[in-house]
Amino acid sequence: MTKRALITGITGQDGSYLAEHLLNLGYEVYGIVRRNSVTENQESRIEKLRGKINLTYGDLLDTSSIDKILKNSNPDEIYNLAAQSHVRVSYEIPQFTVQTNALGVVNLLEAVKMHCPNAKIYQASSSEMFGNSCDDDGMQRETTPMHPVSPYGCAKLFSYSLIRNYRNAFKLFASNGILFNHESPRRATNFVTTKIIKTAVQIKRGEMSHLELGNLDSQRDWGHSKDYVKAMHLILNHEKPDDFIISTGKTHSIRDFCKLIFSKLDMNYRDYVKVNKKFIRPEELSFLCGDSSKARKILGWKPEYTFESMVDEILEHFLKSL
Ligand code: F7E
Repeated sequence: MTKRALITGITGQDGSYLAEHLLNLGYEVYGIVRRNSVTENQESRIEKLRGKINLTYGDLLDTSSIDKILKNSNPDEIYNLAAQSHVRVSYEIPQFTVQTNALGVVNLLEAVKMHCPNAKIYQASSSEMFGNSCDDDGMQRETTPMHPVSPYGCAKLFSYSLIRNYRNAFKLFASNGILFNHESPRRATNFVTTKIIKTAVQIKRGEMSHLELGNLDSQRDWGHSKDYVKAMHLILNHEKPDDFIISTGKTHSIRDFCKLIFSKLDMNYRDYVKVNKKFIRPEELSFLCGDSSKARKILGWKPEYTFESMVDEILEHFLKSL
């Protein structure tokens, strides 16, 4: 029988890749789109899927819309990817961030409990929940204490905990994927990887004079979104609900990322990169490096992209499209 999946946040980077992956696996795909006054480009990432997926306007904060969507789609699997996903912006709009990323998950879980308690739920949890905490070897694992350092991270920790609580208390099949940073050509250009690559290409073409960044010394464990959405599906198709770290286990600083991209374009990043305090966060998460051995062993997940092939794909995209 055809399985039905509901994706919140389907218009985003992960939502669009996940929709493609599930369609390829033969799923019937439903998605929730939030109303936006600027409709242009809002659905650009899922443009190619028009006619193949079922889209409905809705919002995690509008419980009546969630009730209706769950009743109409009667999903086997629900992927909750909807969120205010920008960490620095979460300092500018903390209340909206917490409402959507935390209260929104309560709304969803309550609606699932009422309308489709047998549906499996995936929650997009984040490495931002760890804050500056790590094990003695410098890595983060499922068992590493979590001490988030942003409104975004705090809200994500709330929803991560709620998923575990509803799993135990109400026997819902509710799982967390704790995803480390994951990028692609579909990443919005106010995240650091695509911001650096896009601006470096524009500088090379003489369209921009320099690149303004914040903290160059933080380090991130970057994978490819396409690999990470496959992990989401594996997590929900595991025999029991559980929590899994998804990461590459390799880390790079923002400075080294700049060095690499500018050198690929025959430039020296020192000549173009300037620090602007505007992009420095009130509290920074300095170092992320995830140990995903549990997912690799239990789910058989492993990334197909390397750091290099991920970077090259994004660079090629901007060289062609700009
Ligand atoms: O920042 C530094 C910044 O915004 C990465 C989200 O998907 O991954 C993402 O969160 C690093 C930080 O990602 C700029 O301070 C320097 O140290 O690309 P980012 P993020 O904050 O790590 C996690 C796992 C999520 O869950 C989130 O939803 O780069 N950085 N200069 C800068 N960052 C930005 N955005 N812009 C700068 O100019």
